[in-house]
Amino acid sequence: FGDKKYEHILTSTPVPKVALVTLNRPKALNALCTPLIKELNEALQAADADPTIGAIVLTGSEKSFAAGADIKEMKDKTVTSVLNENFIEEWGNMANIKKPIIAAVNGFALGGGCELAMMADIIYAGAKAKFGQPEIKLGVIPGAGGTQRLTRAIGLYRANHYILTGEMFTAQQAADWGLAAKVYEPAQLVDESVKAAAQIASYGQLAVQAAKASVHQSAEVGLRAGLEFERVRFHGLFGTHDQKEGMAAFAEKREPNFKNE
Ligand code: CO8
Repeated sequence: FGDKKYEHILTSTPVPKVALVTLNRPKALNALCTPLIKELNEALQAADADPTIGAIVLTGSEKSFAAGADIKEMKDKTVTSVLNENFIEEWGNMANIKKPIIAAVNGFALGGGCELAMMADIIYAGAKAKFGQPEIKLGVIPGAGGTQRLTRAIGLYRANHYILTGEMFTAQQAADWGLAAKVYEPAQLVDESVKAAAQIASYGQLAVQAAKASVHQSAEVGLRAGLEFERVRFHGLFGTHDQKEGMAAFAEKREPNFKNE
């Protein structure tokens, strides 16, 4: 991860074990054109495959996380062309990344930008962030999870209000309703997100990834099946070095030395 130069994104490793991916299409407020999504998928898959990386931070600029799918690219598409290319199907690839992703959202997270943030595992918002699903104003509806993930995050009636009116909501509202886990000063947001990612990356990765997979399972299945999934993953961790080490370190009052095995 991190060696390749991209056109629409920047990649770096600000501290060990943390991959930082920055959307970088400033003239279009990070509108998510297809080439950008392809680069993003490539960078996230590279981070997922890199054993030295434990967690990922995805951010944009202070003005805009991402102002949505690229409207200029979309405007001439037809039903035949979107069906033939299965338009936006590849956006969902981000939800298949095994390592935790923190979306650090400053500025606009609108339409596909809000949906992209919601494909991450944790959202931290800069105090001036503006979220919204304004697709209705363009004659369409959210197409990359907005009606599903926003509804699960903030509740059905509130989601209906924002998706049907296209109104934006603030960072503080996002936090009050459980969409954003924390709100930071805009200038501190990325540093704080990298710190949290470093903390997550310091733990045993098998446990971290089992935790992520189990939490996500709660959106897929009923409670009984979800509890069963959780228990199987929990039991499986007793076969790992990191479980022995984590519990031994606690008993011996020392720091654990996790090996991701
Ligand atoms: N697509 C393409 N270009 C954009 C987009 C966008 N979504 N958003 C902003 N831009 C461009 C503007 O056209 C402008 O370019 P130019 O300088 O060449 O005219 C530049 O970015 C700066 O934008 P503004 O001048 O408009 O900046 P303001 O600060 O005045 O306004 C706003 C900022 C409020 C964010 C405004 O730009 C805006 O309303 N943008 C559109 C927001 C929107 O409707 N997003 C939803 C898009 S639809 C969508 O995401 C569907 C998702 C479906 C699933 C995914 C499908 C791929």
